[in-house]
Amino acid sequence: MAVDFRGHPMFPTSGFSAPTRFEADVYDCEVWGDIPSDIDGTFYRMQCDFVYRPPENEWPTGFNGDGHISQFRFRNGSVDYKGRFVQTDRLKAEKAARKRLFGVYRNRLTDDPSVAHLDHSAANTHMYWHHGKLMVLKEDSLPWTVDPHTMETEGVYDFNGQYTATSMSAHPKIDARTGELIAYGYQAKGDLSDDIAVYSFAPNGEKLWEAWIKSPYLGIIHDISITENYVIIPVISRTTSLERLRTGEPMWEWDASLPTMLGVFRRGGDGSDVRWFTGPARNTLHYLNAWEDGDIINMELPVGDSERSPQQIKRWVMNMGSRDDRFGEELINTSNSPLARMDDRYCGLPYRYGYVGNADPAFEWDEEKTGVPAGRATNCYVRFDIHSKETSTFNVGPVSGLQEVCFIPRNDAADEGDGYLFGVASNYEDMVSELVIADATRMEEGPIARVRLPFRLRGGTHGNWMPSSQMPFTS
Ligand code: V55
Ligand code: FE
Repeated sequence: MAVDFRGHPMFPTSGFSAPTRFEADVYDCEVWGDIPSDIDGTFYRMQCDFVYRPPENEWPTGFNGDGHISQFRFRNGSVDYKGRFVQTDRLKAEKAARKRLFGVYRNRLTDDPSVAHLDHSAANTHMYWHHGKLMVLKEDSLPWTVDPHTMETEGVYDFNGQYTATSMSAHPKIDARTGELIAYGYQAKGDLSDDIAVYSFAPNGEKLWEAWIKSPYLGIIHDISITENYVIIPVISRTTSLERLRTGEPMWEWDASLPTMLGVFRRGGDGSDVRWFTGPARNTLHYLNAWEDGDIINMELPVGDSERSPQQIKRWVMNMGSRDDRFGEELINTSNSPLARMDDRYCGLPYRYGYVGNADPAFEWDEEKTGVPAGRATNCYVRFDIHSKETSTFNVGPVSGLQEVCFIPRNDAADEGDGYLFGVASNYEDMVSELVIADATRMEEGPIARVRLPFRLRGGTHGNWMPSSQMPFTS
């Protein structure tokens, strides 16, 4: 039977949420505005797409879609685009069968028995470049690698046997001072195991240390933070169980009775010194940054008080010099978005600026042209100073909705915050996707350039910038 998505609760038949199922090359993209020539490198950005129709009870987030990468290559004010699916074992098997074989999100009980022996990565969440490998990540599986230039899929990657955990999350950290990759996996001895594994890899890919700790309960661990001396592992009140998988419920369930638990241990050890700070149930997945101030560990993040409350930027405070194992919480910025980014050269260090999306009703919005109610779309990126709390705001205009923001330094020697903001936007008037660029030091002036794709992308998961100084072009 041919592919037909009609009637599936997750997919409208048109618009930015419909599957694209589409690979493309656009040489010398159309650009409205001017791209400064100091933007030299490649922006990679992922989306979950759907080649085959998932079961009707699929987790409606779409986080079980097939990984699809957009590569935007910048040089001398021009951009070339390549869009490619990651050719995972899973996608190859489904293409060969011409139908969906894998079941619902991270539930092997719902997979076709013919794929039980296959690697099950959907490779759909984030990409990191380290020791010459471009890793495509999904938190329930090992990394896959792709050729950073041709985008051809290479295969499963376990750091040449050094990574023995069964999964690696899509949010490892790179310490820009040391060049270390701090990677981790949870459910790290197989589905539903309560093991967390953390690894450090040197810039040449050699393992420096690994630590194993036990999770206090089976909460999602989508992201972590690091400081100069510590790793921080937040376990939040969104849990799972074999019972849930057996009944075919979505894997993750919000449980407000569970505390938020932050596991802190020293980098370079084996994890046996882990100390758990506790606080009330909190809804969060992504962490902006953490840094040390004497005995105090500060961590900034978008976080909501419950499953339904807005996520705003707060600071969690852990006092390593006190016996009090509760963490504190302070409000930094009221923008409402689950995603915030920073100048990644300051990962784990004292820093000043965060960047976050916001749906700001103060700016003009065209309901007629977009068909989207005012106040619904992310129409702004906000820069906030984590110390003074001062803000700057970039507005994308009345017909576009922004996805995750990414900060690009102007050059390797630029000061913190001196650079550009990149984000893919859905232009609802023209029904095409654009890569929008702002100058991060002049955000109020609006977009300096829009890379106009002649088609639409879906909502994205995450993107990362690889300057050509770190990942040289081969042609
Ligand atoms: C998230 C995304 C995922 C996932 C779990 O952004 C959480 C949150 C794209 O896959 O599997
Ligand atoms: Fe994420």
